[in-house]
Amino acid sequence: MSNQSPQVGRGPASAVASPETGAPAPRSGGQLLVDALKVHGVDLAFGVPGESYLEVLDALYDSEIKFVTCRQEGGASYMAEAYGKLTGRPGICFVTRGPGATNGAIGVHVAYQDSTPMILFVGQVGNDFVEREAFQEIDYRRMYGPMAKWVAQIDRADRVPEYVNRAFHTAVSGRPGPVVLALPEDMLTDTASVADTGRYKRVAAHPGDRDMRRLRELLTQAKRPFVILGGGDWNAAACEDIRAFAEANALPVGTAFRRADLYDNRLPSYAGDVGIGINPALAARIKSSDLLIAIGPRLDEMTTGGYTLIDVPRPKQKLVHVHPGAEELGRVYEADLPVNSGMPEFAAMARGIKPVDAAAWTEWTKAARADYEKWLVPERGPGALDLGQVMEFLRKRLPPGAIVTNGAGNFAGWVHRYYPYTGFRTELAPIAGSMGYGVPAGIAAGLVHPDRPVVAFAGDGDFLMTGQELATAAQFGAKVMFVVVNNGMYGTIRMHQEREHPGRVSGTELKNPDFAALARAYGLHGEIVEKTADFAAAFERAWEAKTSSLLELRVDAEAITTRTTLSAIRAAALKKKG
Ligand SMILES: Cc1ncc(C[n+]2csc(CCOP(=O)(O)OP(=O)(O)O)c2C)c(N)n1
Ligand SMILES: [Mg+2]
Repeated sequence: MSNQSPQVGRGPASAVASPETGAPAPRSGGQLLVDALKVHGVDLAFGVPGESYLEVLDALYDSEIKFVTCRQEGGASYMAEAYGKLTGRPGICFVTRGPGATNGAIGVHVAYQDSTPMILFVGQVGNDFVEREAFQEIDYRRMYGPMAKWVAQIDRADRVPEYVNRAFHTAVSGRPGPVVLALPEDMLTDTASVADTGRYKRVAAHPGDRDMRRLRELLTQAKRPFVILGGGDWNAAACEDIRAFAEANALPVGTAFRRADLYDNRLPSYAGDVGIGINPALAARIKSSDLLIAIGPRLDEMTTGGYTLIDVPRPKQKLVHVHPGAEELGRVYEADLPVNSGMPEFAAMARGIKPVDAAAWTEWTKAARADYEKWLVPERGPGALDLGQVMEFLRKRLPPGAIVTNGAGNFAGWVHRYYPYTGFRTELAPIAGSMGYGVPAGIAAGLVHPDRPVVAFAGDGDFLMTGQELATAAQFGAKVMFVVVNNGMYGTIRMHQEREHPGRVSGTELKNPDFAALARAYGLHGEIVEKTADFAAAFERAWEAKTSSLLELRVDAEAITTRTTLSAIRAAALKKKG
């Protein structure tokens, strides 16, 4: 073996240090890896097994780490991403080479776009076969290069602690994100006498005093300031600090696309969700603001209405842009005050600023709230089952700690508009707009927080992308209420189709199974709901169920968004075409 050093050889793994030399006892690469995970505080890992990493599975056998065996790597990587979002610690996912790596890519993509710490471990062919296109061989550095913060292959067992340590540091530091580590099979069986590292420490930039003085100065000059919260790198304490900062300065606060849980939506300073299907009054308010304080968001396409809400590259307003990654500042927007800082670090300093006289904008802030409250009142939609009414019921019925997840599709528009998230990590939703996210994210939430109610929303298209993970929920006892919004189509795409090619329905219709029966086949409680009036009772039965549950809501295909119908979109498009 070309990769052997004097400390590396083959032999049985042992955890006992040599009494004579005090040198670390030889351990296999697989054992070293699992020991490193323990050092870094891992309690849960998600994955689908493969013969490429048997040594790791074997080391897990004796460990305290719970390995959640999933039914498809897409589900596993989504769960690991959701774990990362929920805890701020890297979510761990194990997949086998080639097919496992390709299936698992979706969670890595989401972790990248959503700035979530995550580590994907991928099996790899042994170094003795590498570069021959051996069975299921892929060069992961090239495959995952643009999708991850760092991709590497651990070729030597004695360097496992070093690589894993770096992976944890990289995943959580600066702008958080995913790391991919490939594990050649022979490395996992090789042994090495090497010590573990210490636990990783997150590294973050801090704002300078000058930054904070300038922020205060900009505030004193403002008449219509507006705060947008977003991005990764938050924790509950940072959210509290930002709340104190906003309240002390009577600032209106909006949240970037699918980051609504960074601020308790019930607070009088909350002004709404700056994302897809934005409240037109909120969009107008942001356009007419004179100072935007963007704390954490990238100011991405979805948060800026396709870069129309805020002018590129020079916004009309004064812009304060705070981001944990230096590379994001000045990437799209020219800020008056760019601040490179971790979120907790910035939030603590912001809380410490001497409050300014907010008299100039107290009415502006109240008006922003009034716009939001008006927006919260459901518009009556077509059909016997009205999602707006369902959301209103859930708003009153779910306790504040409930976690609400969703995947991608127009159904999520009702959740985002009508469900007020109650604070940090009550929302798990893919900023990357990736279908199939809500189900596994809900399961991860159920496993991480068994004490908190979890409701996972999915569209009929969305659900079947990862619906097989109901088996994982059943196997590991995660309690989740799955709500499948069934409109018999890939509705979002149909909406675009009616706009661009009215009346020409192509590739968007779905013939669905009986979702409730499917749930029962997995051992869950399952019911179909067809009328608004029946929802409350069905909800209560699902709530009382010992197992996870699934409510299939049969909705009218006409109800395409909270504001309009399919026919109206089609009619408008036909009129436009003349
Ligand atoms: C993995 C993935 N594939 C495809 C898409 C494109 N896409 C976005 S929404 C959508 C349809 C969603 O359908 P459904 O879940 O039934 O929700 P609906 O829009 O009908 O409410 C599709 C295909 C995507 N975002 N993610
Ligand atoms: Mg649908």
